[in-house]
Amino acid sequence: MKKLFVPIVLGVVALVLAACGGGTPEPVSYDINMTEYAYSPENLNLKVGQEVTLNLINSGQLQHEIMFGREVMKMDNRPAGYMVDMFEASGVEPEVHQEGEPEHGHDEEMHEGFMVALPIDGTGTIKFTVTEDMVGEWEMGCFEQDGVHYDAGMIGSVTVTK
Ligand SMILES: [Cu+2]
Repeated sequence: MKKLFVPIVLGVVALVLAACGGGTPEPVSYDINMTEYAYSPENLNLKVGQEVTLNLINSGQLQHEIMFGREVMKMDNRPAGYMVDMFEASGVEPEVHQEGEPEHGHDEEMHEGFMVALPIDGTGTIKFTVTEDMVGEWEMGCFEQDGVHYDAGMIGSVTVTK
């Protein structure tokens, strides 16, 4: 009887710890492929406290970008970014590294908020830690060519949970 007792207690302790989910969630990393006109994967699920690394690869035939936010902003009736930028709204400044300069920039007015633009074959990395302020549903989108990419469906979703 005594011999059985220790493993059972340890088992219960392990279960309780697992149920409480104490501590920080495991870091997560996604490889996001950008093409015409999509992100793959197109849905990201993130948790508060998680350290996130997004490895971007533009394997398409056009320059692509990525922005994170909600409520699409229009300029001259064209989609031109987000009214609410996910990073600005949560006061988080992601760390960005990229290989390859975008061929053309953008009118700053049209693209307020955080953005990474990659030329053909360009790669980039975005790193940040998810905060409580990010909890909710966000969109990621590309507004290249006066919003043509956005209209063509270059949109993804970011779901942040506690
Ligand atoms: Cu695009």
